[in-house]
Amino acid sequence: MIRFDVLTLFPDLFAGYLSQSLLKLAIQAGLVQVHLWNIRDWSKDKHQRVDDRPFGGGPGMVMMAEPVVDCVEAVRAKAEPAGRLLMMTPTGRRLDQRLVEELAAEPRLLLLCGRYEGFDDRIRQVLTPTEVSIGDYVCNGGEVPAMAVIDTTIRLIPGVLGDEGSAADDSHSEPGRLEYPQYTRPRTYRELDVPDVLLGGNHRAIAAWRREQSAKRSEESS
Ligand code: 6GU
Repeated sequence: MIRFDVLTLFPDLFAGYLSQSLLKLAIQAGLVQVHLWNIRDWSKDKHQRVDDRPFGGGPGMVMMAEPVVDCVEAVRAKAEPAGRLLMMTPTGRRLDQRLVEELAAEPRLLLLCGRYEGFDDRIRQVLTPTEVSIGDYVCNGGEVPAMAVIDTTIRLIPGVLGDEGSAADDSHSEPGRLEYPQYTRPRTYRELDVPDVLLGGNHRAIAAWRREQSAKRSEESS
């Protein structure tokens, strides 16, 4: 069982994602819990503001320290253990399969999603989160990156994939290793044939072909 607490200004963005497919089944099976929290509920402002203009000037708005820190502390206090806090930010540690494995070993993850131009730096100074980025590009907020963390992490929770899938064969299960090409019916599509070796039933030959293809792909993309 892994528990996620998502702290966001846009909890409704998660409804569709949570209600579909693998994650839905994992939640129903009691293997995963996802709790959504609206940071705005911790605003003390009469207009419920959670962002303000940056000191020193410049474009955009900055997430204020007080509502964010209050929200994290309140959510932490709602359950044990306190959990590992991840701050979703493009300046964070790059999410790769090694970090995913590290996160999947945690019992509880708090995912702090920002919007606007970023977080008041004192949030980082007070909470000392693990700062996580999903790649070298900018998203409008931390919500899509948080979904990427959930999506990649739950695959490694025992029971989530069922007996059909095994994460051990996945691309990146070894650093830099990509999966071999897959085919299903029909045997010919737009004059493109499935490789003969996959139809022959020689399991050693199939395994050898797949190792070779996997090595070739990994080489090509590096
Ligand atoms: Cl975690 N947040 C945002 N806003 N943009 C990103 C990101 C995170 N990771 C890559 N781009």
